[in-house]
Amino acid sequence: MTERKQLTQRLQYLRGEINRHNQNYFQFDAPQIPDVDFDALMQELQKLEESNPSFIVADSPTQRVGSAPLSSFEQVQHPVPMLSLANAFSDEEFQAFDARLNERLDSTDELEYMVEPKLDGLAISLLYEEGVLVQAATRGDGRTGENVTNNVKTITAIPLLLRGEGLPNKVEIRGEVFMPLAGFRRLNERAIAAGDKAFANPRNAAAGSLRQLDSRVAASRPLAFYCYGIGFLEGYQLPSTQSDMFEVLATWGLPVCDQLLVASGLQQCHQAYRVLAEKRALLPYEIDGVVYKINRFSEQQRLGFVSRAPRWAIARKFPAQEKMTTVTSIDVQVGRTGAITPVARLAPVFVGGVTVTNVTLHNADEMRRKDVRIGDTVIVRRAGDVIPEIVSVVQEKRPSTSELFVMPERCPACDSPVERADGEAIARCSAGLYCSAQVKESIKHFASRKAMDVDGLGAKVVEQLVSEGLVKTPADLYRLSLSQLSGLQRMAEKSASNLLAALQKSKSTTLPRFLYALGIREVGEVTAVSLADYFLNLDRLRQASVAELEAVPDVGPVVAQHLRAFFDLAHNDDVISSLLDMGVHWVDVVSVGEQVTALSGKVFVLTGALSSMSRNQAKEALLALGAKVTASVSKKTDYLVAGDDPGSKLKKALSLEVDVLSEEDLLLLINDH
Ligand code: 5U1
Repeated sequence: MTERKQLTQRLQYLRGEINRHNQNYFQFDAPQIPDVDFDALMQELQKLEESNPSFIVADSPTQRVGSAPLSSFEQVQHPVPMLSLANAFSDEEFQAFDARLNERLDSTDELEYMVEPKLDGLAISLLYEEGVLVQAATRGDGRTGENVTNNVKTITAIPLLLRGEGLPNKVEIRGEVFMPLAGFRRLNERAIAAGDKAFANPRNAAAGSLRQLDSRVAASRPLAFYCYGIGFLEGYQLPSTQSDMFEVLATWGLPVCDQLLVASGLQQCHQAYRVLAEKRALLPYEIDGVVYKINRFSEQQRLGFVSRAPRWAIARKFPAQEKMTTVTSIDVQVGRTGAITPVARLAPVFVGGVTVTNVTLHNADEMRRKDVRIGDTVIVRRAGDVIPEIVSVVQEKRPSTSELFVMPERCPACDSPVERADGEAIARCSAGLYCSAQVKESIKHFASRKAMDVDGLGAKVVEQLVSEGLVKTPADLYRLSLSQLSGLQRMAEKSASNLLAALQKSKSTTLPRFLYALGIREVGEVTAVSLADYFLNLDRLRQASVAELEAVPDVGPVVAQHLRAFFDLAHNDDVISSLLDMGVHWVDVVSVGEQVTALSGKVFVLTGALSSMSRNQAKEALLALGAKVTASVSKKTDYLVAGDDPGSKLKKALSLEVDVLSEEDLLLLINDH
């Protein structure tokens, strides 16, 4: 046998064995060899590949071991928004949903549904080009997620290469990454033995693992995956139903949940729910309900979408868990808009997968209605990811020492009078942004993940920054120096410089995130997206009248008033101008059809480091001009933009005779349009 053949055989053997043992360990929770023997197989494979790099294949287990830590995750724009699901909590709610669909489809027949377990994990998007996994991204806000490719590549259940013939040129697979229960227990046992904090539940453990900047840590976490849909598809004709789609996905090597079934009409749907509810405790992973989807794609298309959810699907949630505990005290929190909210502090209780220690009582009326007193025994409920609530007080257990809580008349943070407008349930501190508690909360909100996403700016740091007078408005964050930050408690120089870098990075954002970050009353993520879609740029929005604002889908008279009042306040105008002066920026999106540019439809690939902007900014600018930006060079690529250190993409572009642009060329193109 030739040396080459011998090497090929050994590599094949090692890869086969490692894949088999990985599957036994992660998927079946039944390891068949000790860890040291597994490590030896892996080391031998790594050595052989290192000395024979031309023998490395894209789906070798060595490609899953993780790589050097990233400093942060890149933002990824989803080609097709990642939607969420509407919920039903009872047979009646599902029945009403089914009736609505029948009406919309003008049908009297029983509708056919695909019934799937609703896994308690994290939604993920996997992009395969010519069968190769090129990108994995979290859901994020549904439009923009985080690039977690390095971490996802370590998940053995996710194929690095799709199998079979006639694969699509491009396909974006959607599904759920989750942590099977056995792996979760093992992970927590190890954490406790090492003196580390245990994860509260498998979902948190999966989320924490996927957000590891060091993919070698993610590689050590027992994550799994089931696919449930397709986002973007090019060069492939899908079958006509969701159930047939699952069969296709399985032939491509994608893991499909083994608890799927097709149900026709209400009775079969209710029955499917009950069967899964009974099986729930026996499943090796956590589920929190059942997803019903109209099976025929043609009907899905006719039904369409509302806001951020498809009309053709619904999650029927399992009932919330309830537990008893006691109220140890009640106090109030001052929110970012000055709302004074009574909060019950509880003896810790594990319910619905998390330990609950406090629960909001919403307002004085609600507290009185439920008659919650200090010392009471209460029933606490938590359903899925819904915030916990007190269902009722167990009156028989009320001690004679129980105490009523009286709402304060002055703000506990700044001592200003508390006011309650006529007809409003909520009492508010009257001091606005002169109240340090309101400033703290608005800065926390500004920096939060769904807003400007400043990594490392947690509640403790914000509290110190505001208390020490270093930050009075969000714009002050961008004026902080390294010495000011490293002077804070529990802030080493390294963390301080990471925080400065995170602040710098957060300056590059999107208009919806910026609007949401401003903390305008009643403007949540969804409304922020609607406002950005409608006005397209900040100036038009700032100048809009109440009537114009009310014309935006999702914006009613109250929200319109809040928006106008916010932009009319000189202080807010100053803060926005300062933020823009400090370099906060985004690329304004041009509405579809408003502008056709010479770049519309042109396919770009970006490679190497750019000096005047990040690759992501360049990508956003190109997308805004109607161009497409893809990850790899192919015959369909029109231009490769090559920054410093361009690597193999440049070689490929040259060999395919693709036009290569410098950074200067790109800037000229962008500025010309
Ligand atoms: N099983 C399953 N989970 N899940 C979650 N299917 C499914 N589909 C989803 C989501 C958010 O969304 C599509 C219906 C859009």
